[in-house]
Amino acid sequence: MKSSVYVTSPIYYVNAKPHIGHAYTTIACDIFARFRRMLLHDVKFTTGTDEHGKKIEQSAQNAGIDTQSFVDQNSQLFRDLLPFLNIQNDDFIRTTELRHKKAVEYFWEEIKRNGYLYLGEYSGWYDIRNEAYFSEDELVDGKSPLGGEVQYMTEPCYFFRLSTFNDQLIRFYENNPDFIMPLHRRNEVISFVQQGLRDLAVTRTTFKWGIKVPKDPKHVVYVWLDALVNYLTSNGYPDNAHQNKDEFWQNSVHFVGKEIIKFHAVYWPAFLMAAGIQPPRQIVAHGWWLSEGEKMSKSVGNVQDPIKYCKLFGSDALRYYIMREIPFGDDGNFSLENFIGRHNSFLVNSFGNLCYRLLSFIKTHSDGVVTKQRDFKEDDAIFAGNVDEALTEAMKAMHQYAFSKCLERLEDAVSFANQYIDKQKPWALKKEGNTIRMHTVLFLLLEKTYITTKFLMPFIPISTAKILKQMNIPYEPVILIKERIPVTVNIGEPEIVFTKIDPADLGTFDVFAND
Ligand code: ME8
Repeated sequence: MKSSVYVTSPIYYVNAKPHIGHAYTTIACDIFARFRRMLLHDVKFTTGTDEHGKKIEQSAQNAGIDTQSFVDQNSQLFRDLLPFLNIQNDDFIRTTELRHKKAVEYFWEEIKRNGYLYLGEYSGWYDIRNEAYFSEDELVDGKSPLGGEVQYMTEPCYFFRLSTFNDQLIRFYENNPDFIMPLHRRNEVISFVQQGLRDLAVTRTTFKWGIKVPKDPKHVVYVWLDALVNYLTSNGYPDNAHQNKDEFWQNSVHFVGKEIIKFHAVYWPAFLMAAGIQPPRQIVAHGWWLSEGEKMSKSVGNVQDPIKYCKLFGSDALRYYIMREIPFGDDGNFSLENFIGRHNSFLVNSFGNLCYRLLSFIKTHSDGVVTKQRDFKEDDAIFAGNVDEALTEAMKAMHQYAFSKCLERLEDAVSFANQYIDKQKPWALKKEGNTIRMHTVLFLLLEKTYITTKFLMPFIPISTAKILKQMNIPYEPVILIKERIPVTVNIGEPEIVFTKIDPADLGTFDVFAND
């Protein structure tokens, strides 16, 4: 039976323009989705925007426009970013859509009917920027632990009986050891739950911009409960009410930044359990892009603009750098200098050079034709074995969301090919008239380069498609370590695909989003 996978990005707040941080998660989801499609899995990939809450209401007021027009405009910016990044998403969900309102209302009624909601009163320090309450002892220098300004507020509200889920959650983490990836994040979540969970305020009365509580419209549903339900809405809920039997839901993977793990790995499973729905299959949390040493964030004002990078260097260059520069769970500095360095060293000098030198040699010195020959030497077996091993490890890394490790191993495969061509010297074989050996070498190189190129497709789809076209090997978009190419290949027209970036040509290129 065909495996299914449901890949989701966070839905992004629409209080400002998208930046490199948002592009990162969406690109990671897209690469993972493309990879699974190339394993012939049934993939559904959704992204979108989170449009309710006090923060959005206030941002619209500050901008002097009505809230609906404000969210429409800003949601569109996130949607418009997708083609720049070359994202193949199946859905784009907005929390202001009717389908989502229906889903949240239905979900609310379910958890209410199951006895997990009660009416009470809430007092605490509210961080507007991050839409969360904190107690006095959680404040840091008069601000919320997330860094936002706080104000003391008291309001009547509905509570969710989160405290009743302590044991059930711990059991769930124990029974599903890979629920939270990477694994070190799991311990943080477990120790947070072990400290004991308090009931959670899940409605607000201090603003109106949100989904009203069914039959009690003074109350607006807490923006995080509203937002998390998007993952169900996009999977057809509530019409598709039997999520536990749904193959996409059973194999759902939520990609998130590390700052929202608690919402996804603690609150969300508890909400779902309360509604009788099984938790998602995995939460994959990544680290932060820093800009000049600080978290890139619209409220700090140090954000870099992904569209500028794509317009100047192309989406493949950005996709490659963003996945290669830092291990997925770690933080790292986004720097134009490193971007250029990595681009030139791998895409241009290593991979681009391998493809071009191989194909142009075949074109000029072998009439554009390579045929399978069997004049094998020990070096050939070593080369083939090294590449196969690198590809096997790349595949394993991809299954563990270790994107940069996967790319490192693919880079190794490319280096093996460059070393092999240098050592076997097909130009010398040509000169000696040793055509059989020359074809043996070229065929093996072409086959291994072709397979490696296909592994690189999820990361750099545009350039790999060009290279595969130049190879002129009819292909299915499937990843197979032991794939074979036809015994005779008549290659197409070799062309240079990657061009070197010279910082001197960039002039006053400004990476920051200015407005
Ligand atoms: O939290 N580095 O939305 P948001 C890496 N609406 N990733 C970053 C980043 C950075 N500097 N900055 C943002 C929300 N991100 C909620 C989510 S989901 C049901 C609701 C990415 O607009 C990262 O994925 O603040 C992070 O988790 C997300 O954007 C936060 O986006």
